[in-house]
Amino acid sequence: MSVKDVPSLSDLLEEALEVKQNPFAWKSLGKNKSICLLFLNPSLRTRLSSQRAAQNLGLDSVVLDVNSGGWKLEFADGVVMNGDSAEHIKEAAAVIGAYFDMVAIRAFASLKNREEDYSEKILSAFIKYCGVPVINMESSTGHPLQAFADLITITENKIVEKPKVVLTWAPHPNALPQAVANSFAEWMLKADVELAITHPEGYELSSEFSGGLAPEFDQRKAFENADFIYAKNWSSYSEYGKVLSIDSDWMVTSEKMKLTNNAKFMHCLPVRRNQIVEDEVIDSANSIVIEEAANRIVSMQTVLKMILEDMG
Ligand code: AN0
Ligand code: CP
Repeated sequence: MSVKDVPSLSDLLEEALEVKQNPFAWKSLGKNKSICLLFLNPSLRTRLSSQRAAQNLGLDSVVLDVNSGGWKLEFADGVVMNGDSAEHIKEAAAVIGAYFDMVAIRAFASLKNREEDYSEKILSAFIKYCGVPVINMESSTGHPLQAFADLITITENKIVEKPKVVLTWAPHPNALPQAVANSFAEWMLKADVELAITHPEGYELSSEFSGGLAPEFDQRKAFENADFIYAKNWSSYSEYGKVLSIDSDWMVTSEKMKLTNNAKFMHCLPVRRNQIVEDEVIDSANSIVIEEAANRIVSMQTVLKMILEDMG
């Protein structure tokens, strides 16, 4: 679900690097076991990397795009289901749990109701009703498999013991969830890095994830001495779901990258070029976005391997 499920980040990282070195060493671990990959939202990386990770472990995977292939789900208790929802989460989750040994779910924040999103309504319902292990493939508040892949990528690319890692907000035309930024902050606070967060005023993340780390509102100042620049857009948490700024002055440019310690550029993707980041930066030798995306197989495979080992 989150980094809170990880007793030792260094042990987990060690495990991940071992998985990366020997991706096919546990090919029989998933024999006669299966996972359902449920998507309530679009995905390229998470969908494909999860299938690759499962295949490396001999684990059978089935993808269901709930919105296009399944029935519209009801989550509220005790309602008269005379609207457009055809099936209740209670039956849907229990049936999926009866068919598969584990379930992975992507269900983004609605960005309409903060309490509901931050209570993890959908993810919690699956945990409650499906009866098998559940893996978070980006929920309303977090994207742990992304943050785990990011940490692997930073570990592999760092040239100083404790690198300065800067999470920078960047402009985007639409309202995006806080999930990626939340998890990145939460994981980096536990890792052996110096984290700085920079964004315009009004974009403070929930302190549950930022640990109350004070943001630097001057992006250029935050970039000084940075070893990694991690760009991401998110909508406001305090004015929930609102786009408060589309100021193009927050885009990551090559001119700003010059302020850093020859920093590597990271982004979880998908990224809007010349909105979030200039072509010149993402196309430069310092851009490690593809390597970062490739590590999504490693983060998922490590988690699946540990769950399978637990199942015995
Ligand atoms: C999603 C987000 O910001 O949460 C998924 C990122 C992995 N991004 C978009 O919707 C563009
Ligand atoms: N980074 C990430 O999760 O990408 P997708 O939304 O394409 O899965």
